[in-house]
Amino acid sequence: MNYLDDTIAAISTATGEGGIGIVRLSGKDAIAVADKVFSSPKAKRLNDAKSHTVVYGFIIDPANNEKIDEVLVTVMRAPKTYTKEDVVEINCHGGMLPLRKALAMLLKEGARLAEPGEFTRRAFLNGRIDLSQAEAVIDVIRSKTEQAERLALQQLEGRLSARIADIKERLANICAHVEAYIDFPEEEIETPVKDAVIGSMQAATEDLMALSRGYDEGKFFREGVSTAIVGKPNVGKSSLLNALLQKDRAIVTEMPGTTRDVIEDYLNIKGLPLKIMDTAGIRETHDLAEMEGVKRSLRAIEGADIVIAVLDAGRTLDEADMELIERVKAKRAVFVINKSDIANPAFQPSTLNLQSIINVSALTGDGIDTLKDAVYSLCISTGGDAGVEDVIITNIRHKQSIDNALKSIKEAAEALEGGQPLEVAALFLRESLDSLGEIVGVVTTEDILNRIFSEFCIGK
Ligand SMILES: Nc1nc2c(ncn2[C@@H]2O[C@H](COP(=O)(O)OP(=O)(O)OP(=O)(O)O)[C@@H](O)[C@H]2O)c(=O)[nH]1
Ligand SMILES: [Mg+2]
Repeated sequence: MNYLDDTIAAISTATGEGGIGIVRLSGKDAIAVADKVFSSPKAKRLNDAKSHTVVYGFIIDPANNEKIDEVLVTVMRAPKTYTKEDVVEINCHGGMLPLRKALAMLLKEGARLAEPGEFTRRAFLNGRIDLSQAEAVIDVIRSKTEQAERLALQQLEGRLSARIADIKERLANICAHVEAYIDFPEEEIETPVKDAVIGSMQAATEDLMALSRGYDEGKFFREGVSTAIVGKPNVGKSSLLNALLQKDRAIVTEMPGTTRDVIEDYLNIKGLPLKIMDTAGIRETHDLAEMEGVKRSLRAIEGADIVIAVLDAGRTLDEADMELIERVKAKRAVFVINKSDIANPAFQPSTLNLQSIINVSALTGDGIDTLKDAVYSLCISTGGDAGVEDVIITNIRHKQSIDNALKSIKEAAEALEGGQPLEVAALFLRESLDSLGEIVGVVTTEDILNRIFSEFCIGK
C-alpha cells in the first residue's frame, strides 16, 4: 500500500466530552475534501484561505446542506505542516457526536480513516522528523513525570539524533580509512595509522557506552533498583536491612538460618528508589524450608540490579564467603564487612581485591550512611539527576541498537589488532553504522515501522 498517495482523516482529540474537539486531515486533497463539507456565512472557500490561517463557518452535509456543527478551520499548506503535506484541522464543539458526524462527512467525500500513528508516520516518511523523534512524540504524550517529559522533548527536538549522527560520522570516517587501505592491497596499514584508528574506535565506544549506561540509570530512577542483601547465615543481613530502613522489619536472632523467605521493603536514597530484599543465608542444609529459602536467595542474586554482599568481620573468611564473592562478581555489587564493632584482627578483606568494601556495624549504625552513598554511586555514575545538557536514552529499542553497535565495533577492533584482513574490520564497522542507523530510521524495515507506529493512538 502506498501510504502517501491518499488523504487521511481522524478525530485527533481524546474521546469524551470537551470544550472543543479536533478532526484532522492530511494529504494532497485535504483542503478540497474539507471544502466539500464546509460552508461560511460569507461563502468563503478554504481553498482561497492563506496558509496557516483560521476560517469561521459550519460543517454541513453536502447532500442536504444540513448544518452539523459550528467550527473554526485551520488551513495549513505543505510543506510547513506536521506531516509536510496539506493539513486541515477542524475545531468542532467537543462532544463525540459532532466530531463523529464531521469525520463521517469527510470520509464520504473521499478521505480515508487514518491508521494509528499515521500522521506521525507521514511526518517520518516525508522526512520532517527521524524515527527517534517520531518515537519521542509517543513519549511526550505518555510521560507521567516532569523528568520523563523533559527527556522526551529533548529527543523530539533531535538531541539524540544529533548525538548519534556525530558518532556515526566518526565511525564512517574510520571505516573510510580502513577501506582506503583495502583498495591498495600491497600497502600494509602502518602502525601509527592503525593506532589512530583503534584510538578513534575507543573514543566512539566510550561515547556509546555512556549512552547505554544512561539508559540503565534512567530506568533506575523511573522504575527503581532491585537490590538483594545476600551472604552466609548469621552475618547480619536482616540486621542490615533493619538498619537501612531504620525500622524493625525483619526478624533477627543469634541462630543461623533465621530468615527463610525473601523480605522486601522500599528505601529512597537521594531520590533513587530501591526495592530492597533481605534473603535467607546461603548454606548447605537438609531443612526443607531453608533449602527453598536458599534457592530463593540464589534467584534473587540473578534477578537483582545490584547486590549487597555481606561478610562477617567477627569471623574469618571461609570457603562459603569465597563462593559468594565468586557468585556476585559479574553483578554490580557492594561488599559490606558487617560487625565492625567486634572485628576479628585475623579478618583481612583487603587481600580479596574487591572494588567496593564498606565497613559497617548494623548494631551501632556505623558506616550505614557510607553504605548508602556507595549504593547510590554504584547505580548512578553520572552524579545523579541527568544534567540538561545530557542526552539520555529511554527507549529499549535505541539501547539495543547501541549495544549491537558496540559489539560490532569491538569485533572490528579485535579483527584489526588480530591482524585479520582489513575487509573483516570494515565489515564490522559497516555493521555498527547500520545498527546506529536503525535508531534514527536510516535503516528500517516495514516491521520496525509497524511496531512503532501501532503504539500510537488514531489521530496522532
Ligand atoms: N556485634 C554485632 N552483632 C551483629 C551485627 N549485626 C548483626 N549482629 C548479630 O548477629 C546475629 C545474626 O543477625 P541477623 O541479622 O539475624 O543475621 P542474618 O544474616 O540475617 O542471618 P540469617 O537470617 O540466619 O541468614 C544477631 O545476633 C545479631 O544481633 C553487628 O553489626 N554487630
Ligand atoms: Mg536474616
